[in-house]
Parts: sequence; structure tokens; C-alpha cells
Amino acid sequence: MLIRSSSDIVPSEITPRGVFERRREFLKTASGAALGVALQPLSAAIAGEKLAAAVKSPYSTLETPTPYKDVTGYNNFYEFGTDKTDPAQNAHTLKTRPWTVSIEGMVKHPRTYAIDDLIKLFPLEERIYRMRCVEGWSMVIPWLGLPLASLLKQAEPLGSAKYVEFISAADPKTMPGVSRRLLDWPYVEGLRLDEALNPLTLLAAGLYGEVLPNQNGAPLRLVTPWKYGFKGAKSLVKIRLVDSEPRTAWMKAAPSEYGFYSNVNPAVDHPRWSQATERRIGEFFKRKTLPFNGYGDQVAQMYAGMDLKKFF
Ligand SMILES: Nc1nc2c(c(=O)[nH]1)N[C@H]1C(S)=C(S)[C@@H](COP(=O)(O)O)O[C@H]1N2
Ligand SMILES: [Mo]
Repeated sequence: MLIRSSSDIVPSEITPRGVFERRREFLKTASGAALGVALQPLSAAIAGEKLAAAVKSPYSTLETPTPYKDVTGYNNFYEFGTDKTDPAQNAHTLKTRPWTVSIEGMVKHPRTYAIDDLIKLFPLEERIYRMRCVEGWSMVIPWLGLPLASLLKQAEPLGSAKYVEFISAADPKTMPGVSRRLLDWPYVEGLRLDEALNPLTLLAAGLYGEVLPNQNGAPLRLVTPWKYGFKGAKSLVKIRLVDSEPRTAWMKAAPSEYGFYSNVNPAVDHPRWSQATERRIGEFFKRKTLPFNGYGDQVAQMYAGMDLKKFF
């Protein structure tokens, strides 16, 4: 198979706006009957006013979204292989219905949601976010999701809860990578409670106005745009409130390379490479990476007084 690097993509192929606007127009006018098969599972949740409300968010960047084929065709999801094109090729084996997501641990109201109930209960918003992978590439992705804070407020964290642990599915029958010792499965991520409650933190169920493709973490995945991409645990089955810092899959694999905080920080290099610049997929020249991926106004105060070289 021919794998092109991002620098091979010529400008004439970059038509995200057109595609995106057409999709938005389609979604605004689509009736249930007009929705394609891919939209079916979400159709009840995003039809009508909810979708209208999803069109704009003050948290969205005005930057041009990365083309759909790159957002869905070039990413990491080790449960389906370690190459960037593996998830798109292999994730069709994942079965996302029926699916439940449990909110558990130190909460007043633990609950297991069927995914379709969860999506109906919480209004989905469109959030166009800059995303930065620890490996040095970046994208702009129009997510469709619910603020994690909405779900947490419903569950009511106890006073003892200080962190949130996110646990991905690990099903060897549908996820071939889980049978290889690439990571200590299941994939686990974590946030401090205030980070989890930050208005930027999203649980995404869709992108580009469509149900999330499997390779992007269907049916529900975490999105924290001021942190490196690996924080965004995919295909979540559990969200657990805990009193101590969760040990994440990447911290277990390589503690000196992947810290708990993982805030995008051009001033703190990865032990094996610089984090000062990034390649926006679809662009030729590298860009400077911004502190907190450009979201400092929304998140920097959470880390006031912390040495971000120590707490990387
Ligand atoms: N369960 C799981 N979640 C995961 C990963 C993974 O391997 N397994 N990879 C992470 C990494 S390194 C990145 S960059 C993003 C990439 O996917 P996206 O482009 O859909 O955000 O998913 C993150 N979430
Ligand atoms: Mo990543």
C-alpha cells in the first residue's frame, strides 16, 4: 500500500471548508429519512433543535478543519495496530452497539448508561478543536460532543474524589492489538477533577457532524485539546472517580516519556525529540507549538504555581 506523508498532500487536495460546509448544510436540512446509514445510531439524538444548538460554540477555533480523510485515516489506536493507517483499516471489527458507559467510584449517583441514552440525555455541541499529538503532528477536528462536566455534575462527585480515571474497552475478540503486549491493557487515562470539570473537556460521540468513526474512538471518547492526543482515551467503557492519581497506560509503559499532566508545552521536550514545533497535517511548513496548544486563557490558571517541567 502506498502511504503518503503529509508533505505530499498538495494544496489543491485540501478542501476541508467546502466539504465541511456542505456537510453542515446537509445536517441542518436533513430529515430523519434523509440521514445516511452512518448517522442512524445518533439520529434520534442529533435531529432537530439539538443539532441546531450544536452548530456554534464559543470554544471553537476559526482555523480550517483538517480534511475528513486525514482526521479519520491517520491516527493512533493501538488496539488496532501501531501504524497510523491501521485504525482506519482494522477498526471495522469493533462493535459499538450495544454499548454501555459506567460512571462509578466516588460519586453519589453511580450509573451505567446505554450509549444511546447517554447521547439523548446530554445535548451535543459542535467543538472545533486544535489537536496536537505527542509525536509532533497536529490537526483541527470538528468534534460533536458533550461537556464531561455535565455528566460529572449529574453523578455528583464526593468530596473525597480528586481525579477521574478513563478506561477504554479491551476486547481481544474485536480488537486485535489487545492480544499483543503493546501496552498494559486496558488503555487507561486520567485527569485531575478540576481538569475534568473544565468547560473545554469533551466526551465526543461524533466528528464532522457524523457519528464517530470506529477508528476515532466510537462510540464515546475523551477530548482534552490542551493536552497531547494520547490523553484522549477512545471507546470508553468506564469513567471512575478516585482519590489518587491514576496510573495511565503510557505512564506504565514509559514513565520518563509520558507524564500524568501531558499539557502541550513547547518548552518541555520529550526525552527523544523537541516539542517546539509541529506539522499540521496538510501543511508543508512546520508551525510553532503554542503553550497549552493555544488554550492557555481557558486552562493555565489550573496550573498556577506548578513547575510544569516537573509535572510534565
Ligand atoms: N484507547 C486508546 N485511545 C487512544 C489511543 C490508543 O492507542 N488507544 N491513542 C491516542 C493517541 S496517541 C492519539 S494522538 C489520539 C489519536 O486519535 P484521534 O485522531 O482520533 O484523536 O488517540 C488517543 N487515544
Ligand atoms: Mo498521539
